Amino acid sequence: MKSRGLFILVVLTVAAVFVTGCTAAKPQLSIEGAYGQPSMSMPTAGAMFMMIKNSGSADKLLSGSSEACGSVEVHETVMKSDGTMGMNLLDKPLDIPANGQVELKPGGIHIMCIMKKDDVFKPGAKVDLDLVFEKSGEQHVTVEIKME
Ligand SMILES: [Cu+2]
Repeated sequence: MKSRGLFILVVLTVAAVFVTGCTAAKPQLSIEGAYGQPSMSMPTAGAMFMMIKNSGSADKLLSGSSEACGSVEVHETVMKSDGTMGMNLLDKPLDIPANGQVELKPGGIHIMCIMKKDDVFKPGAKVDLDLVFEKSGEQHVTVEIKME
């Protein structure tokens, strides 16, 4: 009787894990229209833009890396106190809302390719960018480099 009770408990536990595993919402990301161009304000850098769509639960963009860049940062464009435009490193992970989208675009949030490698980051080239998300893990993006 005792072992039968234990058996039922184990079965119920396994069933519970299975059910929650199936119903737990996950982010469902798709990244579209990725392109890059040399930065207008920083000669050694490039900017990358794209649409990050999410048909699942919320996620966060943590970091990135690319063969074409010394390092990759997420920036936001801001209006400075003197009225000119500047940009800041985002001080926290970029939120990707549940069932929503985030557009990285000129004049807004963008991915900065610091110390771009001019032999890789050049017009017409397709470069690899790996973005790391909190829940979705590493996502591979092909970025088409355009003229300015
Ligand atoms: Cu920037």
